[in-house]
Amino acid sequence: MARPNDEVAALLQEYADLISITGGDAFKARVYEKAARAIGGHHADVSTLDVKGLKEIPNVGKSIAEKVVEYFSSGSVSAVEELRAKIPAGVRQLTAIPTLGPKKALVLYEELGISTTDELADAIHEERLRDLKGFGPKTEENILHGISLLQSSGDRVLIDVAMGLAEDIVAEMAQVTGCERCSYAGSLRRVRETIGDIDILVAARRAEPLMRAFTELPYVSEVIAHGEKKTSVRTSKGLQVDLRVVPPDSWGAAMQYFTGSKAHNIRTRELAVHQKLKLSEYGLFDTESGKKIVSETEEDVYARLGLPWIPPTLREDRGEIEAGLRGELPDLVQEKDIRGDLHTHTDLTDGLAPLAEMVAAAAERGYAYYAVTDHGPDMAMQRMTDERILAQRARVRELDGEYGKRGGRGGMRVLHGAELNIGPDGDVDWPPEFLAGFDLCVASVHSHFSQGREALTRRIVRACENPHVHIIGHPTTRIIGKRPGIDADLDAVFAACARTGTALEINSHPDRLDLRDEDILRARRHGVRFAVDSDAHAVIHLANLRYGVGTAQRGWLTGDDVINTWPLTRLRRFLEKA
Ligand code: DGT
Ligand code: CA
Ligand code: CA
Ligand code: ZN
Repeated sequence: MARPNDEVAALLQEYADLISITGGDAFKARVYEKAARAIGGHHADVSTLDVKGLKEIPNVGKSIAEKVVEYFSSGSVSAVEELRAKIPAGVRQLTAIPTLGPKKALVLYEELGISTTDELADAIHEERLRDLKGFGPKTEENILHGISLLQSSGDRVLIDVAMGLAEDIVAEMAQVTGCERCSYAGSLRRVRETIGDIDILVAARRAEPLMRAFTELPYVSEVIAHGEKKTSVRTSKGLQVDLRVVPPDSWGAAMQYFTGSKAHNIRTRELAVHQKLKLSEYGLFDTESGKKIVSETEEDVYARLGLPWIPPTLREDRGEIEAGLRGELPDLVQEKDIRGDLHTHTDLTDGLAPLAEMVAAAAERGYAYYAVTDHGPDMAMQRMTDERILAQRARVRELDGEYGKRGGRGGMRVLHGAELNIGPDGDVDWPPEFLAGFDLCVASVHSHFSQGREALTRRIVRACENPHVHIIGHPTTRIIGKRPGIDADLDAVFAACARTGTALEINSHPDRLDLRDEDILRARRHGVRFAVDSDAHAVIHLANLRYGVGTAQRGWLTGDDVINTWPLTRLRRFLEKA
């Protein structure tokens, strides 16, 4: 279930887009965009707030607050509806292509009468865009790429969307009489970056009451299939959820089977066959006698196959069976191992919460250290200056004094850092003397994504060679389903990180998850260290760390590979880059 905040954020963002398409005031569009982000990141449920409460959210003024109230009381906003009516449906269809902005979409519609993705692809292949002003071969290439991104992302959703809904359903089902156990399985349990459908498993003696309760959940819009063993529904947001009810003594076998992946299950079934056993969702059986051998827990099932319990994040047939048979599975990093977050923002730049709130929330999470890393001056929109960052440093030192003194548990050191911008040549925002004043620096690419492979590679390698750069932030800059990763020679980047003692970030934001699992596996072979960070721009984002940790696990990382599981003294030695 999408949070009401996300719904409103999407609506305001659409409004901003509609304003630009209809040639409205660019400043007004920006105002709505900012409000969309503020509401999306706000900690409190905006559907419970009145105009006064809404206006306390940064970047939300009276007229925006009133639109939000209107939305929750009537289900729509008249100003948005009016603009929607002005836009031909075809243009709106085209703007679903992530690499095509509203202005160009309108030109295509008005000049060439194009109103669907297919028509646009045809027009590009027939070179009909060549005569339009502002549409060069590079634009064509971008659009085609956007179309393929749109088609490949299909109906999959980001992990946080699926996780929120799944946790809600699990909590609901656990309340139903007769439910002995309940959990989600499938790709969600394996923490894949996108989720096709949600798989929920319940152990109960009688399936009927659970199936019925499931179909009666408020956000179910359609029952796709309703059977004895499995019920599938679609939610009002279009996501499919499968519920399977299994007998309590089959729980372990069913969890193993429905967690997958298919590739992993093929391997476990092969192992069973070689031992004259048969593995199904009901248990592990003797092939000849048909007698059930084990089924109650996943541990039992794996043990009988000669394997230790394999963490779900490894179950992709990427070597986990072989490693398990040899007794060499990695001791995977866990969320509880993380001692601090090393990439976070405040409202000094594009974050939403003030420094003191972010720090208090970090302490609440039990961190031993926490780095504040706002953007440097090279991102002009953030209006950073030396004075502003130094004033922040003074505040950070005060907070460090306050929080650091709370000895033992609850004691947290606050570090002052920055997120530097890796410029087109690999330069960063400040000269070495100034950078030396930070406790740590993250450096990331934020623009000039299509410089060409060699230039991009050289650029990031240069940043690694900077003794004041400790972590490369969101290394490929991809946005899942929206923007591909940059075309750099990642092996050269990984080698440079290993050589210079620069960590690679695993950015935990659900639409980034950058590095991704496969790249982590490769980087690890180069001997690189990693930092699993939230890149929080709001208090609620701090909790995204779980997705970064899941991604790190999918990349087979142990605590030792991840610098922010280390005690502060060891982390500080790493930051010396000696
Ligand atoms: P998704 O939903 O596309 O994100 O990915 P999964 O892995 O959740 O796939 P899904 O929902 O089709 O099935 C959940 C698990 O159930 C899957 O990982 C393995 C198991 N499973 C489902 N259908 C089959 C099947 O026909 N054969 C085998 N071996 N396993 C299956
Ligand atoms: Ca699934
Ligand atoms: Ca499924
Ligand atoms: Zn950042």
